[in-house]
Formats: sequence, C-alpha cells, structure tokens
Amino acid sequence: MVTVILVVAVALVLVSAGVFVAVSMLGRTGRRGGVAGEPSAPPVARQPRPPAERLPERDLPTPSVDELEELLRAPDIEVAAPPEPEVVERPRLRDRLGRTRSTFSGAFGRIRGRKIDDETWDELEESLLLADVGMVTTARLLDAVRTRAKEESATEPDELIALLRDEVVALLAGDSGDRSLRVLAGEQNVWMFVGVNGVGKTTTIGKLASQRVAEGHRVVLAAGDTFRAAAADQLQLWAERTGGELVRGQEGADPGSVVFDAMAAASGRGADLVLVDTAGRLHTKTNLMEELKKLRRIVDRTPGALKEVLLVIDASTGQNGLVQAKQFAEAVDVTGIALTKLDGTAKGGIVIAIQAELGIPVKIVGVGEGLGDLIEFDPHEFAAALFADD
Ligand SMILES: Nc1nc2c(ncn2[C@@H]2O[C@H](COP(=O)(O)OP(=O)(O)OP(=O)(O)O)[C@@H](O)[C@H]2O)c(=O)[nH]1
Ligand SMILES: [Mg+2]
Repeated sequence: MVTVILVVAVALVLVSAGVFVAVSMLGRTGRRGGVAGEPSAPPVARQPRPPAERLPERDLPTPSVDELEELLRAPDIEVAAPPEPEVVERPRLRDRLGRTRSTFSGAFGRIRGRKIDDETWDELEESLLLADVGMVTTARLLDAVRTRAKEESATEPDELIALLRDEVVALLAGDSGDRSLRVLAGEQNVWMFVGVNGVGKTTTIGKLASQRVAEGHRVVLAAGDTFRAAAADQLQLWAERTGGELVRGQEGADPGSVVFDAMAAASGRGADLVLVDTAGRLHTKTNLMEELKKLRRIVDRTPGALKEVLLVIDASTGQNGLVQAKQFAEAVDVTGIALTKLDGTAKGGIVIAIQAELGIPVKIVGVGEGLGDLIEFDPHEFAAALFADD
C-alpha cells in the first residue's frame, strides 16, 4: 500500500513539473523583452521579410584584367588638386585712363565741326597742359603739329588731331631704350624699387611678383624698408598672396644687411629674381639719398646682378614727378620708370613729359590697386587710348 502511494506521489510530482515547464516557456515567448511583473506588451506582428533585391546578372559587368590592375594601382587616398593661382586678366589701358582721356575728348569735341583758328590751337594747348604734359613738351608737340599742318595743307580739325596723335607716338616711341624689364636666364637678377613716400613701390613689387611667379620664376621679396615693421608686414602679405619668398630684418635694421641676406637666400634657394623694396624718401633729403646709393653698392658687389633700378612715380603728382625723377636718377642711375595710379588721375600726360624731358623709359604702368593692375607700357596703346573717340 505504501509502495502504491509512493508511486502515485512521484507520478503527480512529475506531471506538475512538466506542466510548470510548459507554462513558463509559453510565458517567455509571449513577453519577450518585458520586465517581470509588468503587463506584457502586445506581440508585434512580424512582417514577412521581402526577398533581397538582386540586380539582374547582366547588370554586373565583370571587370577586365586591365580594369582590375588599374583599380589596384589607384591610390585609395584622394589627392586634392593644388589651389589655383589667382587668375588675373590684363586690364585695358583704354578702360583705365578715364579722366585723362576725358580731358582730351572734351577738347576734341569742342574743336570739331569748326574751322581751324586760334581758338582751335588754344583748345589743344589747354588740353595738353591740363593733362600735365607740361609747358616745354606741349610747346614742342604743337610746334611739330603746326609745321606738318602747313606742309600738308590741313584744313580740318580732325586732321590736326591725327597729326597730334602721330607726334605723341613719335615722342613716346623715340629712342629712349628698351622697355622690357631685364632678366637673364641662369643669373641672379635684382630689381630695386625707389621713390618718394606712398607712390606705390610695395604694391608694384607685389604685382610684379605675381606676374613673374606665374611665368615660372622663383622670386624673393627683400624687405629693404626697415623704417617701419608694418612695411615688411605689407610685403609679407604680398609674398603670401603671390607665392614669392620674403626676406626681412628687424625694425630699424640696416637695409643693406637685408638686401645682402636676400641675395644670399636667393642663391641658396635657386631663386632667380630678387625684388628689393626700399623705404619711401624725399628726393631732397641728402642723407636718405646717400643711403640709397649705399644700398645700390651692396647689390653691385655681385657684378651684373643689378638689372633694374625702377623709379616709382605717382602719376597724380604730375609735374612734380619730373623733379623727383631728376634727383633719383642722379643718385642711383635709374633704368626705368614705373608710373602708378594712372587710373585715378587726369594728369596721365605726365608720361609724355617724362619721356620727352628725361629720356628715361616708362616701362610699366599701374592702373589700379589689384594684383593684375600693372601693364607693360606700350606707346602705341597709350596714344590709341588717349585719342580714342568713344
Ligand atoms: N589706384 C591705384 N592705387 C595704387 C596703385 N599703386 C599703388 N596704389 C595705392 O597706393 C597706396 C600706397 O601704395 P604703397 O605700395 O604702399 O606705396 P609705397 O611707395 O610702398 O609707400 P611707402 O612704403 O610708404 O613709401 C596704396 O593704397 C596702394 O593700393 C595704382 O596703380 N592705382
Ligand atoms: Mg612701401
């Protein structure tokens, strides 16, 4: 009896254990993720998973051996293209001569359609003087026009205008030397920039550095203006903007030592062009002009290196520019003129006076403050711009 009771008890325990296991498994599947004791979330209906999209076999081209090799060779790093240099377009002199041109076109407008008389000649003279061609050169030009007008029996004002244009070209294109800035391949080339304060020396250096770097030269900018730290900072900005290399000294340092260092650095680095900035100075200050002579002598220690001494003149100073030019030419033997700010002045006729009275070639002209606003001076282009009708 006892045996029977034991068998029944074991059977009951086994059955209840089985029932417990089954119930607990059911509970687990119904409350997946739930927390014990909390009401279970309703089961989420499971959407049947769409079959994976497959491209049709024919859209998966098999790469050729060449293509695979190409892929293997290609670097997995993207190499950024080098930054593009600032693109500068050459400005047209005609568009920039504004105020000087209007002085001439105004006078021409007044003499056209009338007979030639004293008033005609007065108008021509006045326009030349207003444009700061100066008394001497104006008289020279008008005398030549009068002579030719007689010879050719000119009767129309337009004929006089054409003759005047011819004379201006002849005067500008006369034998005042080569206008190109000298650079000899395989040599060190040094260009010095001199002039009174604020005429545009540093800006002109920046513009030239831009042009020459673009042509493939390696350019060193020498901060020979050590009077103010700001002067070297200004040149540094131009160096950064144009891809030139700057050599500078401490404020108050001897400009000669800066120039010496710049030339040594240029030789060491294989740079072929050194542009020397100098402090602005009044042509009347003897000690400052002496300092400039000394600077020149330092460059001359490397025989043949000094290719240009460019006197920078602000066109808007008009006739005073002539006086400056005489003094600087005496001190440092100027090889050419850089005439700046021709864009903002009515006194562009100073080009003619400089050429006629000094015989120093105007080599470059500044026609704005931008990087590209510097053009090589061409007498024919200048005359065409000055005498253009529109
Ligand atoms: N409109 C115009 N402005 C110019 C031209 N060239 C230079 N300038 C401006 O003239 C001012 C003086 O230029 P700088 O290059 O500093 O003159 P600088 O001769 O080096 O002056 P200092 O070093 O003080 O003697 C600046 O504001 C230039 O932007 C030009 O061709 N046209
Ligand atoms: Mg300067």
